[in-house]
Amino acid sequence: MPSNYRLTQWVQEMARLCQPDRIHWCDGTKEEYDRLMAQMVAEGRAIPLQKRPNSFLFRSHPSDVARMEDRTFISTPSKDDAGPTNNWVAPDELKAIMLRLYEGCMRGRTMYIIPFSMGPLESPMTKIGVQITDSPYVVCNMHIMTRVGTKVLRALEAGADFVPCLHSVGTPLAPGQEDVPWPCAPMEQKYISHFPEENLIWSYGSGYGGNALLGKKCFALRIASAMARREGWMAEHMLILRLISPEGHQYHIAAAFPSACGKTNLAMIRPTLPGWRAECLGDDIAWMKIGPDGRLYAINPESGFFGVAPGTSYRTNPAAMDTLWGNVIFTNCALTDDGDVWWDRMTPEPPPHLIDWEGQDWTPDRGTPAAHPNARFTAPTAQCPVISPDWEKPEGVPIDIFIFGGRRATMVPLVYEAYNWDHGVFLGATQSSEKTAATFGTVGVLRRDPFAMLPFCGYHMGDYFAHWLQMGDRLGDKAPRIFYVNWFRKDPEGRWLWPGYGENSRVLAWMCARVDGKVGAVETPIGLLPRPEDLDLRGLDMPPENLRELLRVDVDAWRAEIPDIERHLAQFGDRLPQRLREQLWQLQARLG
Ligand code: OXD
Ligand code: MN
Repeated sequence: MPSNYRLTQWVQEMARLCQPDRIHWCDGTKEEYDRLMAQMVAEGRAIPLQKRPNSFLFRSHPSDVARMEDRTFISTPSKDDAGPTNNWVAPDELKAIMLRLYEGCMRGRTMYIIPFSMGPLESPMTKIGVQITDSPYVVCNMHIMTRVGTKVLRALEAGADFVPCLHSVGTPLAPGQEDVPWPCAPMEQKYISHFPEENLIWSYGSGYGGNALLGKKCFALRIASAMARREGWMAEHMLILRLISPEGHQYHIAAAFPSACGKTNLAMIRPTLPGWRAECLGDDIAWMKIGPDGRLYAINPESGFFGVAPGTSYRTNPAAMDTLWGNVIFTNCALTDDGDVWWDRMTPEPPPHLIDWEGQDWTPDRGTPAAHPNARFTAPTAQCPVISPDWEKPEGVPIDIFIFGGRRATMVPLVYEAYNWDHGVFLGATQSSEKTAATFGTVGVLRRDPFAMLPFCGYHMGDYFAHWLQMGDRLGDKAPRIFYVNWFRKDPEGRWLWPGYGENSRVLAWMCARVDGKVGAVETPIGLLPRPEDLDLRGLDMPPENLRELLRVDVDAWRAEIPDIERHLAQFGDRLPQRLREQLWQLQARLG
C-alpha cells in the first residue's frame, strides 16, 4: 500500500463500503495482465484467438453493449450548472442512491486498485487517476488504454493529485455462488456519475467501454472538460493527425466528429495525394494547452484505441487492421471456425460459418449482424503502423487546423472555412449529423452534437461555448484555423458524390494551403469555399458535375435550416454567449 494519505484513506473507505474478499494493487506489468487473462480464460469468460498472438475475445451481456447516455449523470450542486444537455441529480441524492448500491457490492470478488496516468508521465499536461474496480476485464483494458503501474504510484507517493474513479459491475457473489461470464446490474441500477466540483467519478452496474474504463470518457472528457474550463485549457473529443507536405512541412490537425463519421479512419488516413504523408497521434481525445510561444499544443491522453470494429477493413482503414495483429482485446466480435475474429464488412464476403457475438451458430442467411454493431477492439496505440514518432512528446504538438463535421446527405458542402474564430465556434456549436444505424434513434434524423461533445461535456454547454470564445481571445492570431467538412454528400439517386477515405487528403491539403496563405477562397453566405480549381484532384476520376455539386451553397436550403439552428441555440438560454447570437444574425444577413 502506498504512502499517499488521501489515497490510502479513500481505498480503505471504499473497501469498507464494497466489502471485497481481496484487494489487489495493480502494477501494470505484463505478468499481471497475463495472469488475469489466464484466469479469465480458465473461467470461460475470455476466448484466446488461435490466429492472433496474445489476443482474446469477450462476449458481453446483451443488455450491456454500449455507453448509456440516459444513465450518465453530471451531478453539480445546482441543476443549472449541468445545463440542458446533461442528466442531473443533486449530489447528495445521487450519492445516497449509489451508496446503497455500493454497499457490499464486491462480496466474493477482488477489488483491484489501478493507478493510471492520462498522458505520458513526463508531460506537464498529464493527470493521474486511480480506478477501483471489481472487473479483471476492466483491469486488462485499462492496461492498454492508459499508462498503469508503479511509476504512477511513485508519483502519487511524491504527492501528485489524482481523480478517484470508483467502479463496480454491481454483482456481488454469495459464498459458493458461481459467477456469470459477464456480470452487470439491471438497467435501472446502472449509474455513470460525475461530480465535477470534487473531480470524482462513481460508476455502477456496467462493465462495457466508456461506462467502465473510467479514464476515457468519464475522466479525460467529462471531468477533464470541467477542470480545463477552471484551469484555462481544453479537453476535446478530437483525433490528432500530422500531415506532411511533399516539401516536408508539418501541419497538425485536430478534428471533432460525432460517432459513425469516420474519426478513426481520418486519424489513420493514407493520403492518396502524391507526395503527402500522414501520421496518427490520437483517434479520440485531445488535451490542449497554450504553450510558451502562444500556440495551442495537444497531447493524446490515452495509450490505446478502443475502436468500433464493424466496418473496419483493409479498404477503409488498413492501418487499423495492421494495428490489430496481436495483443488485442476484442469484445462482441464474431468468432471464426479457425480461431480468429470477424465483423461485418471486414471482408467483402462473410465466412460461411461463424459463432456470433451472442455465442450462437451463424451463417450468412441468418440476416442478423454476426458481430454487435458496437463491437470493439482494444489495441495499443504504439502498434499502429502510422503512429507518429512524436505521439508521446511531453509538450504535445502545435495545432494548426481544427475540423468539425458531420454526416449530411444533402446541403452541407464538402468543405468550407470559418471567417474567423467566433464564426468557427458557431460552426462547432451548431455541428450536425444524420443518425446512422450505429447510433440510437431513427436513421436519417438530424442530431445537433456541438463539438461532438454532447454526451461528454461535464458542465453547461453554453459555458463551454464561452470557454471556446475565451480560448480564442487568448490565442489571438496564433489560433488554429477552423474548417467544416462533410464527406458524406449523396446525389438524388443515393450515390456518394465524394470517394472519401484517403482521397480526403485532397481537402486537407487545401486547408494547409489556406494556413500558408497560398490559395484563395470564395466568400459565400456560410463561409469560405475553395473554387473547383483550388482542390488538387489529379488522378481522381470524378465527374466535374460532382465537384460543382459538392462545392455549391444552396442558399434556400440553408435559409430553411435556420429555424432548427435557432431552436438548438435557444435551449442554452442566457448562457448562450452573445457573440454566438451575433454569428447567427450575421449568417441570416448573409443568406439574405
Ligand atoms: C467512443 C465514442 O467510443 O465516441 O469513442 O462513443
Ligand atoms: Mn469517441
